[in-house]
Amino acid sequence: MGVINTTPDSFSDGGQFINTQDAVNHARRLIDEGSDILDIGGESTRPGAAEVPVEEEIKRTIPVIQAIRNFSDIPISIDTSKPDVMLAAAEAGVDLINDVWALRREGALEAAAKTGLPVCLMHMQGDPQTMQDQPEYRNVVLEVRHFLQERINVAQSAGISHDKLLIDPGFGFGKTLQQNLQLLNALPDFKSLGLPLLVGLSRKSMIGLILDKPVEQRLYGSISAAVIATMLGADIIRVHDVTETREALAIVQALKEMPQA
Ligand code: 7PJ
Repeated sequence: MGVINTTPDSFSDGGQFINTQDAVNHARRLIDEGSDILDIGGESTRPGAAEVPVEEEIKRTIPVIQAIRNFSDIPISIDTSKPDVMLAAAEAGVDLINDVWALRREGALEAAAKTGLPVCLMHMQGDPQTMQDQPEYRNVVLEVRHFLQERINVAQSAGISHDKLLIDPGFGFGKTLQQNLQLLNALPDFKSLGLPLLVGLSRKSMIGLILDKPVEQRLYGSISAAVIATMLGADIIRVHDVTETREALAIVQALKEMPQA
């Protein structure tokens, strides 16, 4: 899954068109690099990020989705927590809702169910503004698993069938480095929930903390994390660097497909 950011430069007057065009060009590049899914988001959920008004989020994302749909039928996911964005994106032809709030925002559950689309339920402790202040768990693996099981139940009660759900432990969303590593190590435990497992580790601060490197120098660390996650059972890896990750994962794939001696 290749990441497309549509966060515009607010200082630029003609920003909207330029940034739609930039995002579409980036989409073409990620498709050329072999991305299987494009994840389009119009609201930064990085630690400390401010919320974006719904109209703005729609203005950022929908034109990009429409433009991609004009030349490609690649699966597209919309990275949003807002019901109106989910509905507009479904109308524009997305294939998956990727919600870091796991359908906990008001109206999101109903909107997602109404679209009939698959949904990725992600775990987050707290909210993006404060989640990294002091994450606390008694047992991070058990608590994240329990949360995801509960959200699966809630989604199913709202009419979203089990075979339309994906799960994600939410690396970096209200977790310390140690908690992130405990979750990574425990990925096989999440497989028992019986759903495809999506994992996002690309360029995240846990990699920066281990390497003591800024975000633009986390490629090798991100690739290594993607390899580990795939070895441990992740089905979809959300990344910024598609070519590099695909090559690394081709090795894992070859190993997994090898007939047992
Ligand atoms: C994730 C995401 C993730 C899912 C972001 C970043 C922050 N969606 N959206 N999983 N991360 N499902 O890329 O650093 O880990 S935005």
